[in-house]
Amino acid sequence: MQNTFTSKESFKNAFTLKTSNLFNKEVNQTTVYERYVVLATLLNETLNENYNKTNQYVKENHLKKTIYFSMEFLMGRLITSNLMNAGYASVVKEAFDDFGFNLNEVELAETDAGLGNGGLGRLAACFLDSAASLGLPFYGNSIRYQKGFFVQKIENNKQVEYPDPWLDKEFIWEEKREDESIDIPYFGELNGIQLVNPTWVKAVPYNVKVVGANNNVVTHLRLWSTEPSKKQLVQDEKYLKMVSKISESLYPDDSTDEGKILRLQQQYLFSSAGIQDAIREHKALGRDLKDLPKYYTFQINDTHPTLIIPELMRILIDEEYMGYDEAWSIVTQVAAYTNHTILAEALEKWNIELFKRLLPRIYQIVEEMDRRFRLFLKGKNLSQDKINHMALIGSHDVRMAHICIYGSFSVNGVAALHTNILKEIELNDFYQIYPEKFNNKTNGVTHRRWLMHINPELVNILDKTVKGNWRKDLSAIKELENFKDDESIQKEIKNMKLAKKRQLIDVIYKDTGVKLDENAIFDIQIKRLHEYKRQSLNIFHVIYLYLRLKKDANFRKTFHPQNFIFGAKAAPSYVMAKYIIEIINRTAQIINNDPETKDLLKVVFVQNYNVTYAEYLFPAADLSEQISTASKEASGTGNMKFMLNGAITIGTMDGANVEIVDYAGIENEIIFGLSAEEVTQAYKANSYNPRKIFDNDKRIQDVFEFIKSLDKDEHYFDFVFNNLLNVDYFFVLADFDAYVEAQSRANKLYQDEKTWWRMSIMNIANAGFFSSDRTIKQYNEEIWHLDTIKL
Ligand code: 26Q
Repeated sequence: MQNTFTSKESFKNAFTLKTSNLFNKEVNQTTVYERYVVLATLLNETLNENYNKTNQYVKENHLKKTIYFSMEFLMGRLITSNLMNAGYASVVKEAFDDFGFNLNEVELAETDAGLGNGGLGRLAACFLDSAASLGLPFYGNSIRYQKGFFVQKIENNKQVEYPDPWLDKEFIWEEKREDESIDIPYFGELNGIQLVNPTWVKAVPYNVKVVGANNNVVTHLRLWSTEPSKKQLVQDEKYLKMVSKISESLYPDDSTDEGKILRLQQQYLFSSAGIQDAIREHKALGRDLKDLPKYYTFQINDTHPTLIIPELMRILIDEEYMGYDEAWSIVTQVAAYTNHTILAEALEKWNIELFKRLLPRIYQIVEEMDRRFRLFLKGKNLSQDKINHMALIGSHDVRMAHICIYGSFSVNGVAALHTNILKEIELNDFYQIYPEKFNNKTNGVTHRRWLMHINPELVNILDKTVKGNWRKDLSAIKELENFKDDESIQKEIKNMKLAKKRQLIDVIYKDTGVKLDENAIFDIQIKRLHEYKRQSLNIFHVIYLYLRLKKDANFRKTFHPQNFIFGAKAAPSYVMAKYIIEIINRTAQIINNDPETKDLLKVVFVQNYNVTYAEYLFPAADLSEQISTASKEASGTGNMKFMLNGAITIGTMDGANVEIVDYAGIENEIIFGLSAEEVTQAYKANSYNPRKIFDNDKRIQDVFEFIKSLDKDEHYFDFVFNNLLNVDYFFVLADFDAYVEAQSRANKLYQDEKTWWRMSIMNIANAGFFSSDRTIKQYNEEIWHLDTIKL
């Protein structure tokens, strides 16, 4: 078959023609961005054929689909992974070499699609890649936010947020499907069960192609945008503004009722549109609604899409005239829920009045679900207290997680420890009633992006050492273990790190003006800023180190230079998180400019940490900071990306760190701190006294004095001190001593090269389990049961 990308020559011809058509220019007159547009357009057009074939195959064979409902899809740039997965990377590279163009530079011209803010959103993106690569009919469903997650700048040591108008430049991978729009009702009044006078908003879908690796499969992510609906007769300014707000931005400020309504509108938008879309397709293919569970699983990614449960009930009862019991039986066979959160205060709740006002009929259905659930619990002889505690509706709030557990056939955690905590502690009441629903699916990351794309240097080493097809099945990477003591391979790994450090040094220099030392240990903590993730502990240790290096000449002699790199966005209204960012940046200013220590210690806070930045950071790391308060990090996925690129984890026994230790061996990680059990115990016994630790530790006192001295007002950071001294809910002071010891171990280990690079190799070799291909296979075998697309 002849297509654009079959040979270098055909590609060059097509490229020349497309350049002329789009820009009326000669190839060598184009800007880098125009080259990007031409390349992406050609690729997108070429993918159409396989996209249509995939759709046709799924349709003709009536394959079951999984629809992955997620508020976030943190896709990053798509050009490189699409080229790579389609198998066209080398043809394009050769052609670009002929043109004298830099392919890498052209790839960088794409804007980073930041439709998410953290782990949950990036996991969704990894799942799309893995599922398509395994040939599974798996489709994403979310919102086409006009603005991505905010762009962060550091100004005057503080985080400042700017909008991310990512759609201002054309997004080449999407295709609008106007004809498949769906009208969504909000507000209105009830007449019995009938909703009258609702405000209608049109949900318009855009499909973003998702390319499987070397299997000709092309699926999609469906993103819903909002437009005025024809059903809405009065379209005043207020209405038009409301319509555009719904798909404007991710996690709008919800400190006001208006903001809260907007968030719930968003949740209903993609939940309702996604469900109606599936039902429309199901019926168009001539299938019986009773058979919905044979053809679909709706995976609920955290509680944001909970409304698919009552929404499906509404459609089955009101529009398809089913009885409640029959409808409920269908719902509880199609819905499956993934929990990503342990923090009880993060479990989503909605005020009853607000919920009722925006979604009257849906609320009525939830009330009926609640009534029946309470009866059911009563039948299990539970106390009224317990029933109230577990109910779907509390005295003020609708509890989204409870609806999910009640309405789903599967409830999964995202790492072994996390699932155990859900079963034994957080959701134990539900586990007692529904033990069969609970299961674990340890997260993973796509090795196509997080190894093959970002670390060609390591790929070269693997191709020399590993005979198995690790690209297809990452578990084959285990063979690298045979080389753990091979000095020449150790040296190659060390050189790979050096190359990646040099690339990162350039990026960071351009970004922050700080020049890092390539011989230093690269110690990196990159993740959302949250108290439980304890960036505070990290910076406190850095300050301790700095003070010690300044006064202890012997220590200076034994210390290997270390670069501490932070990347993190704080939620705009999260006061404590913003103080911590400021402490890190102010500390960096002082340390980086102190002639006494500047060859030993550097601190940088990179601006606007996102997927693109991550692609430089992960491969350059020696030390992966995973220092959350044990029991709080559901899984972590950054820890896996670091491991796969040869970094050693300095971390607590939390989330997937526990499994990283299981696979790589505890001797190959640097583990410290309180265990999850100890933390849980301390909460129960109310036995923790941070002030006592402070009073007995001169090091912590000195660190606090240093922070006080950062501002001329010594009370400037009192908010932070008061919290840590009186509450310290996340045990920062409790783990300080153990962390200092762990850091000292790390610094010494790094100087023992044979041991260090052996540890590094052991991490890479044992990262096979953490491919999201493995995760998706487990979801499929145990929850979805999808057949593969064979093209
Ligand atoms: C809650 C209430 C109201 C509004 C928003 C939210 C909200 C928003 C985002 C709650 C949670 C999130 C995001 C959570 C998240 O990213 N969790 C991470 O998921 C990863 C993938 O499973 C895990 O690896 C991380 O451990 C977990 O923190």
